[in-house]
Amino acid sequence: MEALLEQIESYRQEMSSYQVANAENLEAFRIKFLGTKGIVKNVMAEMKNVPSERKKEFGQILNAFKIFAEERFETLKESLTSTSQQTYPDIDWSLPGDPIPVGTRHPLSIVRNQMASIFKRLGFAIAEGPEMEDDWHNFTALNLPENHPARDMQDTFYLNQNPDYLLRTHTSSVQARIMEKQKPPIRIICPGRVYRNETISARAHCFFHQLEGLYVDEHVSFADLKQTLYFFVQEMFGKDVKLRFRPSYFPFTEPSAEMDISCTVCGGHGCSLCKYTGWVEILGCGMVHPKMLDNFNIDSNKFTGFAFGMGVERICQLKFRVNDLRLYSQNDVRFLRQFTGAV
Ligand code: 2NL
Repeated sequence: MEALLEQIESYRQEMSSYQVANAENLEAFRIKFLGTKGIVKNVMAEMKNVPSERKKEFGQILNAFKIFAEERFETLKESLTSTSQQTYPDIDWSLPGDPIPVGTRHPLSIVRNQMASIFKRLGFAIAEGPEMEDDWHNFTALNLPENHPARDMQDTFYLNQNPDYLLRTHTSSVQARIMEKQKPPIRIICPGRVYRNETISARAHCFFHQLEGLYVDEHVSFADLKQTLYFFVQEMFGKDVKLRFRPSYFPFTEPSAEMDISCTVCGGHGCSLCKYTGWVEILGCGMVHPKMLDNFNIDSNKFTGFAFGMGVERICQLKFRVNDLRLYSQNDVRFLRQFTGAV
Protein backbone atom coordinates (compact mmCIF):
# COMPACT_ATOMS: atom_id res chain seq x y z
CA MET A 1 0.00 0.00 0.00
CA GLU A 2 2.88 2.34 0.76
CA ALA A 3 4.15 1.76 -2.77
CA LEU A 4 0.78 2.98 -4.08
CA LEU A 5 1.03 6.16 -1.99
CA GLU A 6 4.49 6.84 -3.39
CA GLN A 7 3.22 6.24 -6.88
CA ILE A 8 0.35 8.73 -6.36
CA GLU A 9 2.78 11.35 -5.07
CA SER A 10 5.05 11.01 -8.08
CA TYR A 11 2.04 11.34 -10.45
CA ARG A 12 1.01 14.49 -8.60
CA GLN A 13 4.43 15.98 -9.10
CA GLU A 14 4.41 15.06 -12.75
CA MET A 15 1.04 16.76 -13.22
CA SER A 16 2.13 19.86 -11.30
CA SER A 17 5.14 20.42 -13.52
CA TYR A 18 3.29 19.54 -16.71
CA GLN A 19 3.17 22.49 -19.14
CA VAL A 20 1.17 22.75 -22.33
CA ALA A 21 2.01 24.91 -25.31
CA ASN A 22 -0.85 23.89 -27.59
CA ALA A 23 -4.03 21.85 -27.86
CA GLU A 24 -2.08 18.67 -28.70
CA ASN A 25 -0.13 18.87 -25.46
CA LEU A 26 -3.36 19.33 -23.56
CA GLU A 27 -4.95 16.32 -25.25
CA ALA A 28 -1.86 14.25 -24.45
CA PHE A 29 -2.29 15.19 -20.77
CA ARG A 30 -5.96 14.24 -20.86
CA ILE A 31 -5.27 10.84 -22.47
CA LYS A 32 -2.36 10.06 -20.14
CA PHE A 33 -4.07 10.98 -16.88
CA LEU A 34 -7.82 11.15 -17.47
CA GLY A 35 -8.36 8.81 -20.45
CA THR A 36 -10.29 5.51 -20.26
CA LYS A 37 -6.98 3.69 -19.94
CA GLY A 38 -5.35 6.58 -18.16
CA ILE A 39 -3.45 6.80 -14.87
CA VAL A 40 -6.38 8.01 -12.77
CA LYS A 41 -8.50 5.05 -13.85
CA ASN A 42 -5.64 2.62 -13.13
CA VAL A 43 -5.03 4.11 -9.70
CA MET A 44 -8.73 4.00 -8.87
CA ALA A 45 -8.74 0.33 -9.88
CA GLU A 46 -6.19 -0.35 -7.10
CA MET A 47 -9.06 0.14 -4.65
CA LYS A 48 -9.94 -3.51 -4.98
CA ASN A 49 -6.52 -4.48 -3.58
CA VAL A 50 -6.83 -2.24 -0.51
CA PRO A 51 -7.52 -4.27 2.66
CA SER A 52 -10.98 -3.59 4.02
CA GLU A 53 -9.76 -1.87 7.23
CA ARG A 54 -7.99 0.81 5.08
CA LYS A 55 -10.67 1.22 2.42
CA LYS A 56 -12.11 4.38 3.96
CA GLU A 57 -8.69 6.03 4.20
CA PHE A 58 -7.72 5.11 0.65
CA GLY A 59 -11.12 6.05 -0.71
CA GLN A 60 -10.43 9.63 0.35
CA ILE A 61 -6.86 9.64 -0.96
CA LEU A 62 -7.80 8.26 -4.36
CA ASN A 63 -10.73 10.60 -4.69
CA ALA A 64 -8.54 13.60 -3.89
CA PHE A 65 -6.07 12.39 -6.50
CA LYS A 66 -8.80 12.22 -9.13
CA ILE A 67 -10.00 15.75 -8.28
CA PHE A 68 -6.42 17.02 -8.41
CA ALA A 69 -5.96 15.58 -11.92
CA GLU A 70 -9.23 17.09 -13.15
CA GLU A 71 -8.44 20.49 -11.71
CA ARG A 72 -4.94 20.45 -13.15
CA PHE A 73 -6.44 19.68 -16.55
CA GLU A 74 -8.79 22.69 -16.26
CA THR A 75 -5.94 24.96 -15.21
CA LEU A 76 -3.79 23.89 -18.14
CA LYS A 77 -6.73 24.35 -20.48
CA GLU A 78 -7.30 27.89 -19.22
CA SER A 79 -3.64 28.80 -19.53
CA LEU A 80 -3.82 27.77 -23.15
CA THR A 81 -6.97 29.69 -24.02
CA SER A 82 -5.99 32.83 -22.11
CA THR A 83 -2.67 33.15 -23.94
CA SER A 84 -3.95 32.14 -27.32
CA GLN A 85 -6.89 34.50 -27.09
CA GLN A 86 -4.87 37.44 -25.86
CA THR A 87 -4.91 40.09 -28.56
CA TYR A 88 -2.33 42.84 -28.78
CA PRO A 89 -3.20 46.31 -29.99
CA ASP A 90 -1.61 47.22 -33.28
CA ILE A 91 1.55 48.70 -31.79
CA ASP A 92 5.09 48.68 -33.11
CA TRP A 93 6.97 47.72 -29.93
CA SER A 94 10.32 48.54 -31.52
CA LEU A 95 9.56 52.28 -31.71
CA PRO A 96 11.60 54.44 -29.29
CA GLY A 97 9.73 55.60 -26.15
CA ASP A 98 8.37 59.09 -25.51
CA PRO A 99 11.16 61.41 -24.36
CA ILE A 100 11.14 62.27 -20.64
CA PRO A 101 11.93 65.97 -20.28
CA VAL A 102 14.82 66.39 -17.86
CA GLY A 103 15.64 69.85 -16.55
CA THR A 104 19.13 71.29 -16.47
CA ARG A 105 21.20 72.06 -13.43
CA HIS A 106 21.41 75.73 -12.53
CA PRO A 107 24.80 77.27 -13.41
CA LEU A 108 25.35 78.28 -9.79
CA SER A 109 24.74 74.68 -8.70
CA ILE A 110 27.17 73.41 -11.32
CA VAL A 111 29.90 75.78 -10.11
CA ARG A 112 29.14 75.27 -6.42
CA ASN A 113 29.32 71.47 -6.84
CA GLN A 114 32.59 71.77 -8.68
CA MET A 115 34.04 74.04 -5.97
CA ALA A 116 32.84 71.71 -3.22
CA SER A 117 34.32 68.64 -4.87
CA ILE A 118 37.75 70.31 -5.08
CA PHE A 119 37.72 71.18 -1.37
CA LYS A 120 36.37 67.75 -0.49
CA ARG A 121 39.48 66.25 -2.04
CA LEU A 122 41.53 68.33 0.39
CA GLY A 123 39.58 66.92 3.32
CA PHE A 124 37.04 69.71 3.84
CA ALA A 125 33.59 68.63 5.01
CA ILE A 126 30.45 70.51 3.97
CA ALA A 127 28.58 72.34 6.75
CA GLU A 128 25.17 73.98 6.52
CA GLY A 129 23.17 76.28 8.76
CA PRO A 130 20.02 78.42 8.90
CA GLU A 131 19.39 81.42 6.62
CA MET A 132 17.59 83.15 9.51
CA GLU A 133 20.21 84.07 12.07
CA ASP A 134 20.54 85.80 15.39
CA ASP A 135 22.84 88.72 16.08
CA TRP A 136 25.38 86.58 17.95
CA HIS A 137 26.14 84.10 15.14
CA ASN A 138 26.01 86.64 12.33
CA PHE A 139 27.85 89.55 13.94
CA THR A 140 28.97 89.54 17.56
CA ALA A 141 30.74 86.17 17.64
CA LEU A 142 32.53 87.12 14.43
CA ASN A 143 34.15 90.15 16.04
CA LEU A 144 31.93 92.70 14.30
CA PRO A 145 31.65 95.58 16.75
CA GLU A 146 28.31 97.05 17.86
CA ASN A 147 28.57 100.03 15.49
CA HIS A 148 29.86 98.21 12.43
CA PRO A 149 28.19 99.48 9.22
CA ALA A 150 27.26 95.94 8.11
CA ARG A 151 24.86 95.86 11.08
CA ASP A 152 23.03 98.87 9.74
CA MET A 153 19.30 98.61 9.08
CA GLN A 154 20.08 99.95 5.62
CA ASP A 155 22.32 97.02 4.74
CA THR A 156 20.78 94.02 6.47
CA PHE A 157 17.30 92.51 6.32
CA TYR A 158 16.11 92.41 9.93
CA LEU A 159 13.23 90.03 10.62
CA ASN A 160 12.87 91.14 14.21
CA GLN A 161 14.50 93.63 16.51
CA ASN A 162 15.33 93.12 20.14
CA PRO A 163 15.93 90.23 20.13
CA ASP A 164 17.54 90.65 16.72
CA TYR A 165 16.79 88.11 14.01
CA LEU A 166 17.97 88.71 10.47
CA LEU A 167 18.71 87.06 7.14
CA ARG A 168 22.37 86.02 7.32
CA THR A 169 24.69 88.39 5.50
CA HIS A 170 27.46 85.79 5.07
CA THR A 171 27.91 82.07 5.68
CA SER A 172 30.46 82.82 8.42
CA SER A 173 27.52 82.31 10.78
CA VAL A 174 27.59 78.61 9.87
CA GLN A 175 31.27 78.45 10.78
CA ALA A 176 30.47 80.16 14.07
CA ARG A 177 27.90 77.44 14.79
CA ILE A 178 30.42 74.72 14.00
CA MET A 179 33.11 76.25 16.25
CA GLU A 180 30.51 76.43 19.01
CA LYS A 181 29.85 72.68 18.83
CA GLN A 182 33.09 71.17 17.56
CA LYS A 183 36.67 71.30 18.77
CA PRO A 184 39.71 71.43 16.45
CA PRO A 185 40.71 70.01 14.08
CA ILE A 186 37.96 71.75 12.10
CA ARG A 187 38.13 71.68 8.31
CA ILE A 188 34.87 72.77 6.68
CA ILE A 189 33.39 74.63 3.75
CA CYS A 190 30.05 76.40 4.00
CA PRO A 191 28.23 76.97 0.74
CA GLY A 192 24.92 78.81 0.86
CA ARG A 193 22.69 81.78 0.10
CA VAL A 194 23.23 85.10 1.85
CA TYR A 195 21.24 88.34 1.88
CA ARG A 196 22.12 92.02 1.73
CA ASN A 197 19.85 94.99 1.26
CA GLU A 198 21.10 96.28 -2.08
CA THR A 199 19.39 97.87 -5.04
CA ILE A 200 19.27 95.20 -7.73
CA SER A 201 21.45 95.85 -10.77
CA ALA A 202 23.73 93.92 -13.12
CA ARG A 203 26.43 94.00 -10.45
CA ALA A 204 24.48 93.85 -7.18
CA HIS A 205 21.62 91.73 -5.86
CA CYS A 206 19.72 91.42 -2.60
CA PHE A 207 20.83 87.77 -2.33
CA PHE A 208 23.80 85.87 -3.66
CA HIS A 209 25.78 82.73 -2.86
CA GLN A 210 28.95 82.29 -0.90
CA LEU A 211 31.33 79.52 -0.24
CA GLU A 212 33.44 80.04 2.84
CA GLY A 213 36.14 77.79 4.21
CA LEU A 214 37.61 77.35 7.68
CA TYR A 215 40.56 75.30 8.88
CA VAL A 216 41.50 75.35 12.56
CA ASP A 217 44.18 73.11 14.04
CA GLU A 218 47.63 73.28 15.63
CA HIS A 219 50.29 74.88 13.41
CA VAL A 220 47.95 76.10 10.64
CA SER A 221 49.82 78.86 8.83
CA PHE A 222 49.36 81.43 6.10
CA ALA A 223 51.44 79.11 3.88
CA ASP A 224 48.72 76.45 4.30
CA LEU A 225 46.12 79.01 3.27
CA LYS A 226 48.10 79.95 0.16
CA GLN A 227 48.70 76.35 -0.88
CA THR A 228 45.05 75.40 -0.37
CA LEU A 229 43.83 78.30 -2.50
CA TYR A 230 46.55 77.67 -5.09
CA PHE A 231 45.31 74.09 -5.49
CA PHE A 232 41.73 75.32 -5.71
CA VAL A 233 42.51 77.85 -8.45
CA GLN A 234 44.54 75.36 -10.50
CA GLU A 235 41.75 72.80 -10.36
CA MET A 236 39.04 75.35 -11.07
CA PHE A 237 40.67 77.49 -13.76
CA GLY A 238 43.64 75.49 -15.06
CA LYS A 239 47.36 75.17 -14.46
CA ASP A 240 48.41 78.38 -16.23
CA VAL A 241 46.52 80.71 -13.91
CA LYS A 242 48.61 82.81 -11.51
CA LEU A 243 47.63 84.17 -8.08
CA ARG A 244 48.51 87.21 -6.07
CA PHE A 245 47.60 88.30 -2.55
CA ARG A 246 46.99 91.92 -1.54
CA PRO A 247 46.80 93.01 2.11
CA SER A 248 43.27 93.85 3.16
CA TYR A 249 41.01 94.08 6.22
CA PHE A 250 38.19 91.88 7.56
CA PRO A 251 37.06 92.08 11.17
CA PHE A 252 37.27 88.29 11.61
CA THR A 253 40.76 87.71 10.24
CA GLU A 254 44.22 89.11 11.06
CA PRO A 255 46.19 89.41 8.86
CA SER A 256 43.70 89.59 5.98
CA ALA A 257 44.17 89.51 2.24
CA GLU A 258 42.30 89.67 -1.00
CA MET A 259 43.29 87.24 -3.69
CA ASP A 260 43.42 87.92 -7.41
CA ILE A 261 43.96 85.50 -10.26
CA SER A 262 45.42 86.34 -13.65
CA CYS A 263 42.55 87.20 -15.98
CA THR A 264 41.09 84.02 -17.48
CA VAL A 265 39.73 85.93 -20.47
CA CYS A 266 42.88 87.69 -21.72
CA GLY A 267 45.47 85.60 -19.89
CA GLY A 268 46.78 88.70 -18.11
CA HIS A 269 47.34 90.93 -21.12
CA GLY A 270 44.47 93.26 -20.33
CA CYS A 271 40.80 93.32 -21.37
CA SER A 272 37.48 94.82 -20.31
CA LEU A 273 36.80 92.05 -17.75
CA CYS A 274 40.00 92.80 -15.80
CA LYS A 275 39.73 96.53 -16.58
CA TYR A 276 43.08 96.27 -18.35
CA THR A 277 44.92 95.29 -15.17
CA GLY A 278 45.44 91.62 -16.09
CA TRP A 279 44.07 90.57 -12.65
CA VAL A 280 40.60 89.77 -11.30
CA GLU A 281 39.71 89.59 -7.61
CA ILE A 282 38.06 86.32 -6.59
CA LEU A 283 38.10 86.07 -2.81
CA GLY A 284 38.93 87.40 0.62
CA CYS A 285 40.85 85.45 3.23
CA GLY A 286 43.10 85.57 6.27
CA MET A 287 44.17 84.01 9.54
CA VAL A 288 41.25 83.62 11.97
CA HIS A 289 41.32 86.43 14.52
CA PRO A 290 42.43 85.04 17.92
CA LYS A 291 39.52 86.88 19.56
CA MET A 292 37.15 84.76 17.51
CA LEU A 293 38.79 81.54 18.65
CA ASP A 294 38.50 82.73 22.25
CA ASN A 295 34.81 83.51 21.68
CA PHE A 296 34.35 79.77 21.17
CA ASN A 297 36.69 78.59 23.94
CA ILE A 298 39.29 77.44 21.46
CA ASP A 299 42.73 78.13 22.98
CA SER A 300 44.27 80.74 20.68
CA ASN A 301 47.76 80.03 22.09
CA LYS A 302 47.52 76.44 20.95
CA PHE A 303 45.40 76.67 17.81
CA THR A 304 45.50 78.81 14.70
CA GLY A 305 43.30 78.82 11.65
CA PHE A 306 42.72 80.24 8.24
CA ALA A 307 39.47 81.25 6.60
CA PHE A 308 38.37 82.42 3.20
CA GLY A 309 35.18 83.49 1.53
CA MET A 310 34.15 83.85 -2.07
CA GLY A 311 31.06 84.58 -4.14
CA VAL A 312 29.79 81.68 -6.24
CA GLU A 313 28.31 84.17 -8.74
CA ARG A 314 31.76 85.67 -9.23
CA ILE A 315 33.39 82.29 -9.96
CA CYS A 316 30.48 81.44 -12.26
CA GLN A 317 30.93 84.75 -14.07
CA LEU A 318 34.56 83.90 -14.76
CA LYS A 319 33.83 80.31 -15.77
CA PHE A 320 30.79 80.93 -17.95
CA ARG A 321 31.15 84.65 -18.79
CA VAL A 322 27.82 85.58 -17.19
CA ASN A 323 27.84 89.39 -17.14
CA ASP A 324 24.60 90.21 -15.33
CA LEU A 325 23.79 88.97 -11.81
CA ARG A 326 20.06 89.22 -12.44
CA LEU A 327 20.21 86.38 -14.96
CA TYR A 328 20.82 83.88 -12.15
CA SER A 329 17.39 84.41 -10.61
CA GLN A 330 15.16 85.41 -13.50
CA ASN A 331 14.44 81.81 -14.51
CA ASP A 332 14.68 82.62 -18.19
CA VAL A 333 14.98 79.25 -19.91
CA ARG A 334 16.91 80.81 -22.79
CA PHE A 335 19.65 81.47 -20.24
CA LEU A 336 19.27 78.24 -18.24
CA ARG A 337 19.20 75.95 -21.28
CA GLN A 338 22.70 77.05 -22.24
CA PHE A 339 24.03 74.91 -19.41
CA THR A 340 22.56 71.63 -20.72
CA GLY A 341 24.99 68.77 -20.52
CA ALA A 342 27.03 70.13 -17.63
CA VAL A 343 26.99 68.12 -14.43
C1 2NL B 1 34.71 87.76 0.96
C2 2NL B 1 35.54 87.62 2.17
C3 2NL B 1 35.90 86.22 4.04
C4 2NL B 1 36.04 84.95 6.03
C5 2NL B 1 35.33 85.36 4.93
C6 2NL B 1 35.71 83.81 8.17
C7 2NL B 1 34.85 83.01 8.88
C8 2NL B 1 35.17 82.70 10.18
C9 2NL B 1 36.34 83.15 10.74
C10 2NL B 1 37.14 83.93 9.97
CL1 2NL B 1 34.11 81.77 11.07
N1 2NL B 1 36.84 84.25 8.72
N2 2NL B 1 35.40 84.11 6.91
C11 2NL B 1 37.33 85.40 6.24
C12 2NL B 1 37.89 86.27 5.32
C13 2NL B 1 37.17 86.69 4.21
O1 2NL B 1 35.12 86.58 2.97
O2 2NL B 1 34.99 88.59 0.17
N3 2NL B 1 33.67 86.98 0.81
C14 2NL B 1 32.81 86.99 -0.30
